[in-house]
Order: sequence, then structure tokens, then C-alpha cells
Amino acid sequence: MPDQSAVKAALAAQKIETPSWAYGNSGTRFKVFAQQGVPRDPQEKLADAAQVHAFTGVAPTVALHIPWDRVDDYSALAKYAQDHGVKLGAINSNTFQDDDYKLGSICHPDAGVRRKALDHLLECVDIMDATGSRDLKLWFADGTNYPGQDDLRGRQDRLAEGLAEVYQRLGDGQRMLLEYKFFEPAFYATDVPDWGTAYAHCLKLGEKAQVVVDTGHHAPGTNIEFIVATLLRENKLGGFDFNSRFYADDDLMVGAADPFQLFRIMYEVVRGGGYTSDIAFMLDQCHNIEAKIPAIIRSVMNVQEATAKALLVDREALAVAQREGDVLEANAVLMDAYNTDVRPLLAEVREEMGLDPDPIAAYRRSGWQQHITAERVGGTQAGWGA
Ligand code: LRH
Ligand code: MN
Ligand code: MN
Repeated sequence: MPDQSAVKAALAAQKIETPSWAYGNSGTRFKVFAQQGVPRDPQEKLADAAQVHAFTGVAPTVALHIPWDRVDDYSALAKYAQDHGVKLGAINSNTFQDDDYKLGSICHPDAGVRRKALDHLLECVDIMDATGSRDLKLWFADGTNYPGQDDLRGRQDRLAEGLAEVYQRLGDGQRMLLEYKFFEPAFYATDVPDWGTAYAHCLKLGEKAQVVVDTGHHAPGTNIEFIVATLLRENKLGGFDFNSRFYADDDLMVGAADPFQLFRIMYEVVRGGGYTSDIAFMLDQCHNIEAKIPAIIRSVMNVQEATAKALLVDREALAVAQREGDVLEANAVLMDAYNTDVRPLLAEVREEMGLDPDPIAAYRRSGWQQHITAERVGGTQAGWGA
């Protein structure tokens, strides 16, 4: 059996990044249901994120999305974050909310639009310089709706050219994380639809280019843990955008739709040595109908529970069963870990970290929700799902 104190130490050392946009109002294209007390600016999003970190102890960084989190002075924003006990994390680019991008951004057939998109991506690296962020997260809404609309291969050439320009701009210690998604908003062909395409571009670019796996960006039934195992084996897994999906890119709380899948993913992370490496564990979620801060705390806890179960897999017993071809025993070893109730273990980890064992109850008691509801009037939309 894995050593309990090593498991606890690993859990205490875990870091899960929360997204600034999860704190703001969001919805679907049908309706955004505004909630009371939501942040009105990036600073207030950081203040809420600091609460999530204060009660979980494992969410020390916050991802920004530009221009949703545009400010005049990013160094000052970084300082503001630090004063609140958190740090700025990945900078997410946004080349999908401008009329010019109707036919794409860096894959657009027009060189002028490509230039505009590239300038935005380069500006994101300037922001990283100011905030001290390590990761530039790139997701492109680029693609086509109809066969023949544009040249599939030509678009790949433009993508490669654009990525190379941004890659050249990265400084020491900075990375480019390329995110894939098989559909939406393009319906016929997406320019970075899958891990293979992302991997091929990242491989050509070099070590600083890594693939990011958004758990909501696959076709139903996709074996995501296989992708994770493969990317880890190739040293090309840069991080995760965690969330849950039932049907499409639902952006529900991670571990809500399929906690078993999350466990299988985390097992491959542990197995592949990714847990202690530079892999970024980020959330990319929206909380449309549930209270936001407790939902983000819940999400962090869901990742912790899946991680704890993955760490508890008796890998020696598993290896023996696998070697002996004992199919049932091998499966049972994995399921034993999955079926363990790790909540008491995590409660102990939190107590040892000086935290309340029940972060959601502690948050509810803290009065923060009442405070922001009274103080903040007219919260802004996350920028997503409008
Ligand atoms: C695209 C995506 C990408 C964006 C975010 C808001 O579906 O997952 O990561 O930046 O949503
Ligand atoms: Mn994402
Ligand atoms: Mn998504």
C-alpha cells in the first residue's frame, strides 16, 4: 500500500489554478442569470479567488483572460493579487470575440486579420512579462462551417506560421500551451481539433510549446486518460483545463459528470510522473445557475478527491496483477482505490495545513458572501456565453 504520509504530503502540495471568468456572471446564448455580489472588475475576481485559496489552501493562482481582464497596469494587478494572498497564473488569449474574426484569427485568409490576431497574442506575452506568468494559453475558435469554404491545408500553414512568431517572442521560463477542441464555434472543420494536431505543431515549435487538455473538448466516449498518458510519455503535456461535460462543451464543475473519468486521468498523471512536474492543473468552468465561489471550492475538492484516490492506487499490487495477466485482480486494485472514501483523509490533510476540514461550510460561515452581496452592485458578465 502507498505510504499514507507521502500521500498526505502530495495532497498538501497540490496546486489548482482557478479561472477569473468563473467568478463572473455567465450563461448560455439563451440567457445569463445574473447573481448577486459578483465581481465588477478583475480586482474583485482576485479577491474572490483569494477566498477559494484561503479555504482550500491549494488554489494559489488565478488565470486571466485578455481582454476580459484588461487593466492599465498589469504589474499593479499582480501586486494586488499578491497582497490578497494569490498570484496571477496563465494568460488566456482571446481571438474569438471580434467581428474581424468571423472567418478565423491566425488562420484567417486575410493577412491583415492574421496580423491583428498575432499582435494580440504578442501583447499577451507582454502581459506575462508584467505579471510574471509562466504560461500563455492559446485556444483558437478558427475553423470552417462548410466544405470548400477555405483550404484546410492552407489554414494549417497559416497556423504554423503564426504560432512560430509567438513562440519566438517567449522569454526564458515562459511556455505556450496549445489547447484543442474538436468542434464549436466552427461546425465542419476546426483548425486545432485534436491532440494530434496540437502535438504536431508543438513538436515542431520546440520545448516551450506544450499541449493543454481541456476535459470538455472531446467527442463522447473519448478515452482522455490515454491521451494524457501519451502526451506525458512524449513530454508534451503542459496542463489541463478541468471541467465536466454531459453533451457538449458544458463547462460544468470538474468531477461532477464523471468522477471516475477524473480519477482515471489523475491516475495516468501520477503514473506518468506528471504530478510533481510542471503540469498546470487549471479549472476552466462557468457557474451559470449555482453559487460561484462555493462551486469553485467544490471543484477544487473534486480534483483533490480524484487525486487522493489516484495516489492511493497500490501500484505494486497492480504491476504484479498486470504481469501475471490477472485481469480481474488488476481491475480490482484500481477499483479499490477509486472506491475508497478519501474525504476523511483530505479532512486530516486540511487540518494539518491549519484549515477547516470542511471548506464549503467554513466559507458559508465566513460572511464573505453577505459582504460581497452588500458591497457589490452591478457585477459584470464573465464575457462568456453572452
Ligand atoms: C474554449 C475554452 C478556451 C477558452 C475558454 C473560455 O471552449 O475552453 O479555454 O479560453 O473556453
Ligand atoms: Mn478551455
Ligand atoms: Mn471550452
